[in-house]
Amino acid sequence: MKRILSVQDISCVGKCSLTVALPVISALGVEAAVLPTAVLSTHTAFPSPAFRDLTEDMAVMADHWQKMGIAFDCIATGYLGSEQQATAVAAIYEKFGSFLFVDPVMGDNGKLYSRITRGFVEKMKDLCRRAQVIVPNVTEACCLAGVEPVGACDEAFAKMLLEKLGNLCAGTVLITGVSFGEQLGVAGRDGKTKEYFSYSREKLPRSFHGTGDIFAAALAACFVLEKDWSHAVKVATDYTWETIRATMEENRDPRMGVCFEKTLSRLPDMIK
Ligand code: PXL
Repeated sequence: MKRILSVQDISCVGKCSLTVALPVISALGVEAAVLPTAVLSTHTAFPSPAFRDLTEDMAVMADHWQKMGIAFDCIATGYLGSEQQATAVAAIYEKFGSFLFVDPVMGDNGKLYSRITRGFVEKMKDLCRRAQVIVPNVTEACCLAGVEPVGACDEAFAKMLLEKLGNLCAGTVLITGVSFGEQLGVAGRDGKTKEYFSYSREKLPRSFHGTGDIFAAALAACFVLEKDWSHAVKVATDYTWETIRATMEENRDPRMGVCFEKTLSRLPDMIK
C-alpha cells in the first residue's frame, strides 16, 4: 500500500487541512500518516483561534520514524503556521528523501492569510525549490512569482505565472482557480514532459473554506497511485466540484467548510 505523510495543522472545527486530508487520502486506498504542525480551535478565517504550536515536536517525531525504518511514498505539505515550520519540513524532506508535494497555503482572493508574513513567503519559496510538485492558487502563485497578488486570472496570465514559477520549481507546477471563460480550473506544466495542460469545470456561484485542501489531498493520492498529473488533476477537480455542488444544497456558513462526507463514497470510482 502506498503511504503519504500529510504535514499540516489540525483545525479542530472548520473542515480543512488534516481533518479533510485524512478521509480523502484513505478513501482513495492510500495510507495517510500525519505530522500535525499545530492544533487550532478553528482555522484562521475565524477571528483569534486558540493556537498550539507543535514546531518543536516535528523533528522529534521524524527522528523516531527514521529509527523505526518507516518510509513514505510522498510527503505532502499544506498550511504551515510559521517560518520555522517551513524550515523544519525542508529538513524532514532531506532526511526521508521522498517525493515532495507542496501546497503553499498562504492566501486567497488576492490577500495573505492572517498569520502569513513576507518572511514566511521567502521560506515557502525555499520549500518550493525542493519540491517535485507545487499547487498554488492564483494568489499564492503571484506571491511566489513576485507579482502583485490578484484573486483571479485568465489563462494567459496563468501561463505567464507558470513561466515565472518554472524558475522557482523544476518539478510540476499546477495553478488552481484559473478562469477559462465561464469555467474555473487548473493550468499546469508537467515537470517531466514540460507540456502545458489545463482542466476546468463550470464556475459555481458559492465558495467554501477548505476546498483547496480537499483538492490537494485527492491530487496527491491519485498521483501516488497512477503517476499521471493530467488524470490526477481531473479526478481532484471533479471531486472538489461535486463536493461544492453538494454543499450548496445546505444553508451553511462558508467558513464551516464543505460537506465532503456526502461525496466521499463516490471518490474511489472516480479514479477508474
Ligand atoms: O484551508 C487552509 C488553511 C488550513 N489551516 C489553517 C488555515 C487555513 C486557511 O486559512 O487558517 C489553520
